[in-house]
Amino acid sequence: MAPAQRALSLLCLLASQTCALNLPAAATAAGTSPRALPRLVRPNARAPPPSAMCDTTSEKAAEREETLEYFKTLGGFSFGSLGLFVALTAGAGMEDVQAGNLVLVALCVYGAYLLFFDGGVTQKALENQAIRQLAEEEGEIMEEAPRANVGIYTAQAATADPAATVNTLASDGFVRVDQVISPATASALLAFVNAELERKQQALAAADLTAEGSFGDVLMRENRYDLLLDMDPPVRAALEEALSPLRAVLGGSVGEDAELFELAALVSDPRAPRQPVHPDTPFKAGDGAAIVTTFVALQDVDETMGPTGFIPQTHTSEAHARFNTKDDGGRERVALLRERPNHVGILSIGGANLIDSRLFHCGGANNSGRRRVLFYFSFRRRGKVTPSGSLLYKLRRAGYALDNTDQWLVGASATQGQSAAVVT
Ligand SMILES: O=C(O)CCC(=O)C(=O)O
Repeated sequence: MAPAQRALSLLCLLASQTCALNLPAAATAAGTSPRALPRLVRPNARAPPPSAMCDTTSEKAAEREETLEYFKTLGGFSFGSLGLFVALTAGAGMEDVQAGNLVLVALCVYGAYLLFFDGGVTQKALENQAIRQLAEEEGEIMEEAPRANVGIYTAQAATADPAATVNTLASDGFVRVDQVISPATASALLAFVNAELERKQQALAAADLTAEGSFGDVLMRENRYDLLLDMDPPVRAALEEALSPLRAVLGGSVGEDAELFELAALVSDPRAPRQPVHPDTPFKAGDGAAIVTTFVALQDVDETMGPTGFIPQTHTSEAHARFNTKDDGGRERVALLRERPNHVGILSIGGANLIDSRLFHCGGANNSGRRRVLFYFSFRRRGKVTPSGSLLYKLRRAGYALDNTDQWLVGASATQGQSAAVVT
């Protein structure tokens, strides 16, 4: 192919990618605009239930708008190029070949502008597209892989014999504990999270709030939010209830004096894409678990709602080394995903998945018409230095720990409406 033709093909590709990704929407991912992120239908997406009809209608309208935008931009490119070509040939009397080359140069300059001088928006959009594709391919591999036998306990069993739960978590990096909070507590927190998310989105739209102070840095932000939580009464009540069966398990895993490290809600709306497989923290030589994260379901989470996927026993140096192998074209990574049995983390309301933060896992694609909300909190072994987690700045230095809950948590349900007492 002649260089000029190659450049044109590249530009067309860039233009179509740019349009398909809807640049203004991609800007949201970079935190520049509060508008909704672009949507993409997975070919195997299941039809939403009748209750999701309103969602579906608005999604269809959004899709129509995107398609219109696509054709408008494509039309703009084509007519602009043609107009310039005609102006150069018929207007300025230039030779066809020269005029064609000039049009190509103009397109190249515009392409370079898009890539390098638009604040990284185009590059980010292209990267997002690549990550999305990677995540979908990983999902297909994991679907073919064997299913893991995982340890599942009731809250009652975990309370009666915490050592068994601690041992399962230590060996698998994963354990499920059912019924850690009651459906009533879960529903109250769900209503609070939904209201809080709406309030924060409105404040963001009105530029009264910054995203950094309210949302964590979650992977694949399209229709997905990591909403940082304060010690509001419904949050405090859920935490207190969950710690009743889990305190001994967490203490046995990361120390009786472990510090509260994260407190947030993961919200995944219909069409949230799958995340790529990742650990939350890297493996460090000679280390035991530094952080244990507890994800609590605030409603039932079935297979269509993008339950978290876990690969038990990958909180090890060997699994991290294989996953991070460089220069082999991703062969070891794929082999790991294909060989290791995985677990699809469906949950009933009030149930919890606990992980060692080094475990490989990912949020699934929400192919249902329903919002999925997981309340999550993590505790970090005292003295461990890690990157900061999803915790409001004001709570980071509050000194909340497993061994002083009597100062910040006890009687949470009785103190509904009162403001949080901060341990200093
Ligand atoms: O959404 C989920 O199920 C898990 C999210 C997650 O693992 C993450 O954001 O690190």
